[in-house]
Amino acid sequence: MELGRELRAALRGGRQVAVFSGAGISAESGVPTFRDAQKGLWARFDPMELASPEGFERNPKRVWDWYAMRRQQLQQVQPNPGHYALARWERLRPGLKVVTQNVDGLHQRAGNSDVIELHGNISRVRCSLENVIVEQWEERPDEVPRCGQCAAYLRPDVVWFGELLPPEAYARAQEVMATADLVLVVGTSALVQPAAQLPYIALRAGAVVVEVNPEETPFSADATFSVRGPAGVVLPAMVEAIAD
Ligand code: BV8
Repeated sequence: MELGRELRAALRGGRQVAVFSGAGISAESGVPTFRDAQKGLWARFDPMELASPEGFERNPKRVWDWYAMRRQQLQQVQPNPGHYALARWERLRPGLKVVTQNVDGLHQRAGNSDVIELHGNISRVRCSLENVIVEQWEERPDEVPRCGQCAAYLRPDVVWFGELLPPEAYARAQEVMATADLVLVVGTSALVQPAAQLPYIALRAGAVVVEVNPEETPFSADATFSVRGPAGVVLPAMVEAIAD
């Protein structure tokens, strides 16, 4: 893929590099983006309803099973060339940080060492009352597993709609965006708040912000560069451009 001269120069100039990623970077790994219509059994349920405290309150078993299915799905997927390009970028620009909305852990599996998870991680499970992470639990066919200490339901360690982002992760993400000189905004519809504010912190701080997305988003017009294409093709071409 050919990158324009100005974009190449801007990418090569980046020293304090940061990434802001959404579900789109995992699309080529076969992880359905959050807005993809739910497939099969889950087609009739609205993910916004399932990924909410109200949804869990109303039907804990349904929500627990939806996450168990997604954890299962995750066992079968691998990071894709887009994830690996960002891991290579960190080797070329040590200190590169990834701020992600994704809960799939694929950036870490691809080799990035500094990943800030704004919305948690679906592979982690916690007690819904004490919020301590639980390493193992007994799956029951007919009920949601309970905490061994207090008997409250277990839940996925993710941020549901209507829940606050982990304060330390969000504060760190804001700091990263305020101090980067190059930010790659990859695979996000820029709709979910408050994460969608982060690229604007970088723009206001004077960073070069490069969007990578096959579609236009509400952020496209504000980006310094907006590259139309899939992350799995564009990111390898970009990291190649800074490699020599
Ligand atoms: C909070 C974990 C408040 C769970 C997730 C009205 C206006 C503004 C805000 C709101 C509002 N009503 C409600 C809100 C708040 C709400 C919100 O933003 N709603 C939106 C939908 C309007 N936000 C919240 O509730 C947040 N909390 O606000 O708390 C509060 C205040 C005080 C006191 C108490 C509470 C919490 C939000 C976190 C929700 N959790 N995930 C789970 O996964 O099960 S968010 C979920 O959506 C995923 O994390 C996903 O990453 C994220 C965002 O979506 P994207 O990542 O952008 O993915 P999406 O599918 O949307 O887009 C994919 C993109 O990829 C597309 O652009 C596509 O073109 C592109 N793409 C496709 N293929 C490729 C590609 N790109 C590159 N390469 C490809 N190959």
